Amino acid sequence: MTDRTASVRVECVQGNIAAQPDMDAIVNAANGELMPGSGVAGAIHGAAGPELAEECRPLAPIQPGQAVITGAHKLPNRHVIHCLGPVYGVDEPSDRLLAECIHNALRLADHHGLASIAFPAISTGVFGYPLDQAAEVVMEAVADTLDELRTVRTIRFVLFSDDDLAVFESARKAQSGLA
Ligand code: AR6
Repeated sequence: MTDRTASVRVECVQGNIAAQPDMDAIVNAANGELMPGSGVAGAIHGAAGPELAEECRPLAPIQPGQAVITGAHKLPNRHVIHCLGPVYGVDEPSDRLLAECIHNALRLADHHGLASIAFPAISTGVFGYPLDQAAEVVMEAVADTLDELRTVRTIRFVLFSDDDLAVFESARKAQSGLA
């Protein structure tokens, strides 16, 4: 098996997921109906315009752990990948469902021949997933998926605050192969 850890860059930055113009795809922390909401979903739908919700309508509903891909409309990216994260303490096992979001989003990006994808911290807002636990789960899921990737070369995590960035950066460094 080829070692992909050297050829895929995993990075963490502070910022707004809806303002990552150098990424082929950005990931939405969606609701099951794929409609505009608060937080990440509000920022992405707000920047993309109402045509994004129109494109999403026939793809809904989705289940926790699932991911679907659409165009990006007025956003500067090629695609939006919509993931439904688990509601912490409700959708179980939440660690497996969160890991599936990461796997499924990365596979979709790769199947579409994309080189770069940016994730927010799925489930850690309205859905209540503790940030430190989520950071460990997602970094392990990334490490587990690297060998499957053929076109994705940059995986970026965009955190809203400097404190959240420090937690994700520490989880990235703790995951062997991503340091
Ligand atoms: N850029 C980057 N990170 C952000 C942004 C942004 N613009 N806005 C918020 N965050 P959330 P969830 C952070 O609630 O927990 C929605 O209403 C935020 O600080 O957006 O998966 C949907 O419609 C937090 O750390 O997503 C769903 O119903 C993280 O992104 C539900 O909320 C995720 O927060 C999804 O909940």
